Amino acid sequence: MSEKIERSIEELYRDDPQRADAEVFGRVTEPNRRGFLGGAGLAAMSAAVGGAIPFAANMPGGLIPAAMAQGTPPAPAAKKGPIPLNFPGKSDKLSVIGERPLVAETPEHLLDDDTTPYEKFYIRNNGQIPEETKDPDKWKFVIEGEVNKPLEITLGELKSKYKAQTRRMVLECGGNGRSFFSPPASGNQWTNGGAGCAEWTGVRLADVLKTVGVKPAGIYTAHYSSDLHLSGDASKPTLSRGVRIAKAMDPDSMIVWGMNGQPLPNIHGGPVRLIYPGWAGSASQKWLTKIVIRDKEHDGPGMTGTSYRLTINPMVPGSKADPKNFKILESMPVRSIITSPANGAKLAAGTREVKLRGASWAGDLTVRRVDVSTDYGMTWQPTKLEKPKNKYDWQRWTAAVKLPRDGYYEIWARAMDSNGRMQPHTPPNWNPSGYGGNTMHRIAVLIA
Ligand SMILES: Nc1nc2c(c(=O)[nH]1)N[C@H]1C(S)=C(S)[C@@H](COP(=O)(O)O)O[C@H]1N2
Ligand SMILES: [Mo]
Repeated sequence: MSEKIERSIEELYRDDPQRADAEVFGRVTEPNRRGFLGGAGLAAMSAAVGGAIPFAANMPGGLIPAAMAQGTPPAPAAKKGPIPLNFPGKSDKLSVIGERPLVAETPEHLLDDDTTPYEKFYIRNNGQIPEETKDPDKWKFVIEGEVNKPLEITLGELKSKYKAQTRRMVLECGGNGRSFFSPPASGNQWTNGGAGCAEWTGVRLADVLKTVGVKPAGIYTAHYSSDLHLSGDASKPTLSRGVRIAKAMDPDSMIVWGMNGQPLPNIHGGPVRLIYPGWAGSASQKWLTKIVIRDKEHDGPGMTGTSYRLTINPMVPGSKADPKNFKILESMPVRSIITSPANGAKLAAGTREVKLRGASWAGDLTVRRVDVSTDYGMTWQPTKLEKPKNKYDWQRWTAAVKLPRDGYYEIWARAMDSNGRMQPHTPPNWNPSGYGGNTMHRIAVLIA
């Protein structure tokens, strides 16, 4: 491969997949198909991925092999490699995808625990990280707006006056999967690692809203917090999103002060944050200071334009967006990830069976099934899918796949939600900020 390709293989695939195939693999046979690839082409591809390719005939054209996709060792393109996170108590295997504000994602194989521990939980900030508060129980927040009795309450009072509950639930950034869009969508380039599943302890937001009495006019929430805007301007909210009142009344929507049995860490919004499971993570305000009940849809930073919004009618990828063609992203789409083995795993020669583990979730819905393929989607086999511990928990799955001989394989996983919607091969419904990118996950495995 030429030096030029080594530098920009992702760009090449993004801009002109057919040419990329021709340059990388020497020869293109039929459009969209690398089938019947033989001689020099197959030899070049095998050399590129590090082994013979038993299912080469099924390899889709124009798709960068998982072995070379960004972040996958040994990736010729990943010269820079992922930037390791350096943050107290966090694994340095998390990769920084934004430095200011600090944003870090969890590689899929680190999401292999039933409950995601603190050190592996992704980080997403929009502004500055506030200093840790000295006396958590004195933290105050307010609920006002379209309510009968506005409330100011400390965390200590909240803990003593309301019934606590603990739920294991997925928190997922609205932009998870954004990096798979082509042309690229703007924002943090998440792969699948903008998600985690923790045990959250707190009270039902609905219980507190019942105390203040939401007026019939109150149809939407607006959330505020203490984190400073990147500019340092204290009059500008960093991020202020809200939800329809029905979601606020969901018994699993919570005001949270505990994570995995510990006080909620500062980086995750401690001492107190909201958790709206199943919905774009941006609704789950960290460092909560105020909830305003509004008589109309909230319009704070993150609520307007194309932020956290999906298209109503499909748009031409890369074209100018018409703001009227957008609706708010609420429930997240179905997704599954392979958490073991890791992408790029090398297994001993002669290995004929590989045990797989993974996770799947589907926003407000549940997962009906997860299937895996070892032959580029020609055949699929079902996995053993666990039940969630409680609503909004992720569903772990396992499978054992047989591989006919040594060589390079890609293992693909796709989930179907309880409404029958399946993860697509490429991200659906391109939108400028890249929401809803729930492409099926694939990993490279080399048996040699
Ligand atoms: N106050 C505040 N809350 C916030 C954010 C923020 O920047 N400030 N980011 C939101 C976004 S976009 C996400 S995905 C989640 C991330 O939570 P985590 O950092 O605990 O993983 O917090 C949400 N709550
Ligand atoms: Mo997010």
